[in-house]
Amino acid sequence: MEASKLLTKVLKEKYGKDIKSCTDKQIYYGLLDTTKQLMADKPMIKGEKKVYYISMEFLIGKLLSNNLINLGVYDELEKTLAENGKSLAKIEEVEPEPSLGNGGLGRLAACFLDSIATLGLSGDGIGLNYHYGLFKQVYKNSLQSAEPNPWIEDDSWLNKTETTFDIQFGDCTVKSVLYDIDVIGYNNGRNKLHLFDVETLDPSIIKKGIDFDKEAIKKNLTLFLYPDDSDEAGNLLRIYQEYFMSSNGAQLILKELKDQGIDLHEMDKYVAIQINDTHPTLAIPEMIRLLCMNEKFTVEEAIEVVTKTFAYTNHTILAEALEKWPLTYLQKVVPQLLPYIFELSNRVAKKYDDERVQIIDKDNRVHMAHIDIHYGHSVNGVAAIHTEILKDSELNHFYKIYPEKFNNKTNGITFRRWLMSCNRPLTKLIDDTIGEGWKKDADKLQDLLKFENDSKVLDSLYDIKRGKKAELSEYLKEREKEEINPDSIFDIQIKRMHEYKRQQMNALYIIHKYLEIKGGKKPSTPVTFIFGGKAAPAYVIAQDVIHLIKVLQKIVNTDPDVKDYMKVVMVENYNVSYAEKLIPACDISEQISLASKEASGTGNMKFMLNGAVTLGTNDGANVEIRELVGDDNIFTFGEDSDTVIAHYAKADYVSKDYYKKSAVIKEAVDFIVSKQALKAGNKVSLERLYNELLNKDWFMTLLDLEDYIKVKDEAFKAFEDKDSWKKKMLVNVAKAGFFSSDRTIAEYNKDIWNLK
Ligand code: 26Q
Repeated sequence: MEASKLLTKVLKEKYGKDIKSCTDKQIYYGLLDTTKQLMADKPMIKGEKKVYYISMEFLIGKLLSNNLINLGVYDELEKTLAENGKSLAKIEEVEPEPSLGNGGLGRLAACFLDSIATLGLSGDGIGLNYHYGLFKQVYKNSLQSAEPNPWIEDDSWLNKTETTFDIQFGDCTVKSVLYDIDVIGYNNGRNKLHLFDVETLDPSIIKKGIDFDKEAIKKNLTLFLYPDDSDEAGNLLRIYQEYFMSSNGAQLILKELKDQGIDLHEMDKYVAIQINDTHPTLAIPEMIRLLCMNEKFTVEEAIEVVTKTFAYTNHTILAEALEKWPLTYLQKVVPQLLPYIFELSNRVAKKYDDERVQIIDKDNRVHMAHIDIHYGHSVNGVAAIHTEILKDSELNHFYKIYPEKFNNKTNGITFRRWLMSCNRPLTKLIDDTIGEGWKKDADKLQDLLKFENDSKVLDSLYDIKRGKKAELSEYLKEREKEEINPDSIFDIQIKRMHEYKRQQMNALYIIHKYLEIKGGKKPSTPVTFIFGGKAAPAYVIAQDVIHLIKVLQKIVNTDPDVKDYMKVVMVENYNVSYAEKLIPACDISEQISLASKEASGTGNMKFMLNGAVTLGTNDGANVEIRELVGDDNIFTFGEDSDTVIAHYAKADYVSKDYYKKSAVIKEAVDFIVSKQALKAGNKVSLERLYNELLNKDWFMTLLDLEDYIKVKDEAFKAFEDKDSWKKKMLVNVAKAGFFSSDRTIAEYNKDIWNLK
């Protein structure tokens, strides 16, 4: 049945009304029902071999628009709704956003599921169904506070299944329940995202904010997602969660294999298991345990087949972000795994006497990544430079043992969400200019290069951007109560708050610019600086950076000498839906991490695809963007990764030297504790940040600040040459094809999974 007819029928049954007389909310639930039926009619993708992507996070975002696009019924429904006086875009606003991820790693997992299904590969996600997901960010007195974010309604994309497993912990056994979400490929069949949950969950244990009783495992296990913590979060509950997912995942995979009558000794011929960072590592000893305990495997046999099945993706070189769990914690949570972890550890110790590759270290901490590398067959980084750093420095001792295991898989993004859904006018322009072939083969976007001198195409590109900037201005007026000028340059930095991502450097630029304007140097084009990002609640300095930006927002936007030339907006509760509004409207994409620290970045790719020009360091995937677009179409600055790594090795970076040497740096840093700033903000927070920058600055903000100011000014100047800027935009869109997650997944498949 046609989608619109089905919708009409569903609404009639549900509410006894036609489209015209339904509210947006009713239509949303009608569409949810309709879409779920249309998806259920699609065949499951079948293949001889299947990949399971296990991840603590799947930052899927709202699903309605994407599912309609992938089903090929978006245009039809949009038209029918419009004929009945309804706006599909407005109806989409009704959908609550699942917040099942922190940032890049979780969003990558979601893009991968979309691409796996789109390529017609058999592959499911395995994760957890956090009822309150990541916290909701609200500002109080220009400071972040965290609130629970309930997103599951009675009607949702989740389908409850009959599947349940017993998960045994040291102090209790918990029964799981499984919810599935259908994942539909673009013009293709269906896979599943499996989200495990506990039936005994009890949200009434949540106290003020996101505080809750950490002891009652059965009641709290899937309440919240842990924030990407900069501290070594030694919390036991995280291990309970990781084991709960890992054991459920391993049991589900074994069940599916056994249901097909497959000999588990040949598991690797039928299954590939990709683990997203070290978070699902316990699946390795757990799978070995299950094979030995229940399937009569010898340890030897179990290790062999598990090693051939598991593959590990690394997403960070930050030492503090690599999981190391004290043995005592594991002893409490998963005592039944300890004999297996000891066995794995002893085998390594017998073969290699190098302390640096041991699974259990001298302090009795278990290095999760070391389990993955020894007992998986593939280790990949997520951008070329990142993989090189892993091989040359961070994991060099392992690379020497297993050179054949290491490989690179530069990240990608799904163009269905990050272009076709979030930027329909640009999608149409591309279709009208080069046809629709790029939707199946993203490399074809390069055909746009033929129009580099076509003023009609270039003007349209620019007009579309201007239109998106106007839309965003309206939205920010409503959401943030800020008036911004749609003709100003939109300079955007949206990502998790972290010192290595250096939002503080951007803030120092803003101070510099503010002081310049106060001194009479007015910019010829106004600029709007937009930020968005959450800080882990335990990460104090990241909160301080948010505070500084909010204080600057207050000072700059209310200063009559300045507000016509610049504005600052730090949006509240930045999430996937917000990203979908911000990215199409961006002129300059801020990707300014300290070189060597950002494994890849994926926001950089989303901005480029939507015609923004990158202002960035030579870090992560920025390096590959630069190679693709050429130096004329990107603005790069700052020290390179070799220099930075050498500074760490020699411990010779002293931020105060940079402060003393440069009047410009000194003036900007001092402003943080100026009378004016202290009057607008919180003394403790601003002074702490000031001291951090002067006395520590572990991520070397001041190292690159002067070069950043210089190159950023150049970028703003370049924006004024409209004709050449339009070309930069076009080249960025045309060269973005490489960053399609379809390409990334094809590479995973060819090199690691080998599905048909
Ligand atoms: C670990 C232990 C306890 C609690 C939380 C965590 C935890 C949770 C999330 C640690 C890390 C994360 C998330 C990491 C992440 O998002 N990394 C990003 O991955 C992207 C996809 O590969 C890259 O593009 C980014 O460069 C990388 O920062």
